[in-house]
Amino acid sequence: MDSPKVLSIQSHVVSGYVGNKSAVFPMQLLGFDVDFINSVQFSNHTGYKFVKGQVLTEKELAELVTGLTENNIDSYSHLITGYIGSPSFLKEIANVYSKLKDKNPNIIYVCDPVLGDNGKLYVPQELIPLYQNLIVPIATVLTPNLFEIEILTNIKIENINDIWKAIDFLHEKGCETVCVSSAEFSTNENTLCVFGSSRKGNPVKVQIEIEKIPASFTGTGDLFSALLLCFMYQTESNLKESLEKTVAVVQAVLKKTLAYLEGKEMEPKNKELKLIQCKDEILNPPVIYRATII
Ligand code: ATP
Ligand code: PLP
Ligand code: PXL
Repeated sequence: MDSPKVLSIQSHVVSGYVGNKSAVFPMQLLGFDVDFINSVQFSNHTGYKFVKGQVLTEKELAELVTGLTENNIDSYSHLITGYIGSPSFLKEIANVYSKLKDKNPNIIYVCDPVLGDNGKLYVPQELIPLYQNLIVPIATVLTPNLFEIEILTNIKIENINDIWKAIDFLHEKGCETVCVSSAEFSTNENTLCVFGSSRKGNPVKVQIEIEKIPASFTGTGDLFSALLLCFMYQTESNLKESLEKTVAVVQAVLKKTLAYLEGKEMEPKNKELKLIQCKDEILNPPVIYRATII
């Protein structure tokens, strides 16, 4: 395949930036051809008071992919998925992956295994064994948070050593690259840590510590995994550089979002990511936080 082509299966929101709305623009801007399937079409993300919209069924997903296959337009360099709300839809994702892999045996699957955060599950319990047994073995890149990696591995994370243990467990299950996107440790309440490990080529483990912004945002996880996909491709799988650039762009977006928030109500509509306004930073990531090689 001469140029990268991504199939992104994620949520669409009419207003705001989560799921595909958060992932597609940066990938396109960075020169990736992106085909996207909207797993839901909602008016807005679920953190608002009201949500209206439609959900794509696994049958409808299969139908769309059949159309692509019948026309021989199903050659992709990458598949990326984010929040998935139902077991049957997740099973169909595994089928889609298998079809795309038949077409391109080198396809890269970037999976954000969205299960929950801070001890709270926001998907049905039944998704857990499916992620563990069906998805982890086929994912090339996984981007769990701390809560998600604990669930995926059944390893209780109490210190940094446990994180590396859990990451190695996922490598053993077949996953080439694992990035824990935001770990908070009580040792330093003002920082977040990003951990990454890759077994492609020369194995490497890296860590980045970033200053925590005292607010929570929606869609940053989706932006993170999309950027990681792009920068891993651009740098020929240099994990250190890719994570530094990914973190730089996310921090730039959050900085601009915070500046906009100043003096306004902390309500969902004012906290939507200022993604489009950061097009220059996406193209030229302003790297401040450097990664340490472990
Ligand atoms: P998912 O649930 O999608 O797996 P996640 O919970 O790991 O994602 P986030 O917590 O949204 O994802 O974090 C993704 C990235 O966004 C982090 O690596 C960090 O760079 C940035 N980020 C998110 N929230 C903050 C914050 N409050 N302060 C600083 N950086 C943040
Ligand atoms: N709440 C619900 C219901 C979600 O679907 C998601 C999606 O991932 C989130 C919260 C958190 O979003 P994120 O951590 O990606 O910003
Ligand atoms: O990953 C964020 C996300 C994705 N999809 C939908 C959401 C959210 C966050 O709230 O509501 C539908």
